[in-house]
Amino acid sequence: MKTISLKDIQNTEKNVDGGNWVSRRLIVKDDNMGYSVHDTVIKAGTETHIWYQNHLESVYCIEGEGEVETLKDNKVWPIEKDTLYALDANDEHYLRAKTDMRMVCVFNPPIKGTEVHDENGVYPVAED
Ligand code: 9YT
Repeated sequence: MKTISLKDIQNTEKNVDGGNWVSRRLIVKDDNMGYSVHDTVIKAGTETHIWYQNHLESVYCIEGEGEVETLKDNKVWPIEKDTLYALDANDEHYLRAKTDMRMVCVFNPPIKGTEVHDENGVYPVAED
């Protein structure tokens, strides 16, 4: 087994500033777990368009509050501390942070760890 601390990630390429968010990639593709795990802070007052067409993602909010709006139905989902949302249909959405939101994100398949969103809010599939 192994342990990974945020301290191990800071000042590495696995500490990624996406503009509206900072994501610390704790477990990535090369860890061979079949998923990736990120500790992500969404910055207060931001709105981010996201559409993970290549990944399923669960997002557990452990601090802060905001909302998700799914684009197919314009439904608004309030998100607060201790709430998980699951993008189980590759849902295109807006993520809006009222305060800083600290999120634990799990991706299937795993990402390589250095990705930022492209212009469509997508991450590519990590190739071998
Ligand atoms: C919660 C969310 O989707 N934030 C965008 C960043 C992404 N989840 C990541 O790479 O941690």
